[in-house]
Amino acid sequence: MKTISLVGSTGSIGKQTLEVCRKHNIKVKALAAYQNTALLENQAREFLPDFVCIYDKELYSDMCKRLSDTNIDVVCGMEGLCRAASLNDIDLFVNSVVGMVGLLPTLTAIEAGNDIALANKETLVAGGQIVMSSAEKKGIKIYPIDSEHSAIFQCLQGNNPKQLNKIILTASGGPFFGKTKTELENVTVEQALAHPNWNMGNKITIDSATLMNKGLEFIEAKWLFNVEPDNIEIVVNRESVLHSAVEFDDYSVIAQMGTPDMKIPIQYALLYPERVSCDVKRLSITDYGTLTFAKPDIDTFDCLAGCIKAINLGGAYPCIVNAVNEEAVALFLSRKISFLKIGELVKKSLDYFAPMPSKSYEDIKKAEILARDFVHNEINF
Ligand code: MN3
Repeated sequence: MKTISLVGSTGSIGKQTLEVCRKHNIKVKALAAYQNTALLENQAREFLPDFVCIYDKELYSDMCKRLSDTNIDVVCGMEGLCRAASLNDIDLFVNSVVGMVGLLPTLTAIEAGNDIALANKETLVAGGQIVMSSAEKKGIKIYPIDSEHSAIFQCLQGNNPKQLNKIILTASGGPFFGKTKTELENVTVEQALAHPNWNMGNKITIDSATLMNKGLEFIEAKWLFNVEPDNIEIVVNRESVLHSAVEFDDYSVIAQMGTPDMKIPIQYALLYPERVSCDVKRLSITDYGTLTFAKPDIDTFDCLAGCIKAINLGGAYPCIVNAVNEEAVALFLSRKISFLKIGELVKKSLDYFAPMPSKSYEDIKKAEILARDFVHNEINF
């Protein structure tokens, strides 16, 4: 029987991870959530972990009360996330928190010698260099849970990674595919939250609408698969059926397909290398008839252009654009800035900041704080 610990358990990926655990009898030793105490309580009563972590310290006493009739310990804050990451009797640490808050738990899991199933893309965007080098040193495996990166990982199975010539990273194009900047001026929060193919949390849904998500995945792919940015091509597949592809040195292209459902990549990461029945709709290619492919519009979608520029500039720039975006998305969701302002801020931050290093966690933390301050100064709070 496999044993995991899971942080971000009440989010979209977290809930689906627990569906996979339920189906395949995977033991869960720790659960962590940001603020959803009610759902965390239900999950704890069903999966009976050793402890739960409620990240928001204000909710700690509420969480303790909820579980006071059980033997389940309650912890809180970053310390709690890192405790879940460093458990010594788990097979896999599943990191599905949203945002840069996921970086320290990832590094902690690596230090503790735990393999990682990674749904927290900001971990690699902000800390790609230190995460990959410390994982290599410790011999830690990182299984991607993002659908595109899982696809790439699956396409590489049985092949020599040194003969990987190019990655074809697919994108759905989001709800605003084909739109001009003028048409995007008055986009509302509700419009941006209506994604055509994928059902996801708020932050990633906005990132999909701005194409920031694809930019973050571009950076994530560079680190996970050790390819140069020039060898990653972004292709829009409107149907979200072809989840990414790889080209080898002989120009053979291998792709992975399936219905757009995160349970496939989650289950593959949790049960790797097993391929067993998964509770998803099966793909019928003839139901689609045609699959369409197009180039992304990097002139309209500033966030995507910003991420590509950031990874080419290197250093702390990817961390900066990520932190700027996190702040900007929060401001957009609370209706304080416009949709297009998110991309403007991301782009502007690249010109504003001089190069900074990203060789240690402290370097990254420093760049992150400066980037968040930059947004608030720009918006004049
Ligand atoms: Mn994805």
